[in-house]
Amino acid sequence: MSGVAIGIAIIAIIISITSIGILTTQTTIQVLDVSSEPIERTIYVNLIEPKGSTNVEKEPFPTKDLPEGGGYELKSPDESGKWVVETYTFSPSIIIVNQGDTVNIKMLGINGALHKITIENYVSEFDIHRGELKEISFLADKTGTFKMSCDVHRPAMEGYLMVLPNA
Ligand SMILES: [Cu+2]
Repeated sequence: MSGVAIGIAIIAIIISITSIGILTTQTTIQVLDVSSEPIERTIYVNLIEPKGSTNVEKEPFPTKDLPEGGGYELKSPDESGKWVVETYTFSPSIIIVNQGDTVNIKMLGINGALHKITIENYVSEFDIHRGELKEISFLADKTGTFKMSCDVHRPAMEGYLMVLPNA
């Protein structure tokens, strides 16, 4: 290959790389524009109870208590030696929206007879029974991180609503 041909090939490679760079930049800007546009969001949240169990023959029963408040349960070995640990949680436990969004949270009670839920600054306490689907709607006008908690299952049943500022 002659020196000129090599030179042209290098220039062509540089132009290609520059084009990819411009395309990438444009794509990023477009994504940001779309995400900051206020929209109506529906988010499905389930109230669940992860559970683990074993037998004293395999693993000893823990000697240390879990925090009180209903959010944790450690069930002593039964007559067969089986013991259980469980907790209550939101799934998902972190909800992220943009400022200005209209937020519809559809919350379903799956485990636990009753939950008493609050979303700091946005939603005052309301009940959810097992099998009940509640829709909570609000305008996310205030930015920040707000605690979402259940008074029946403290301290474990906690999550956050994050309202991101508009760019
Ligand atoms: Cu609860």
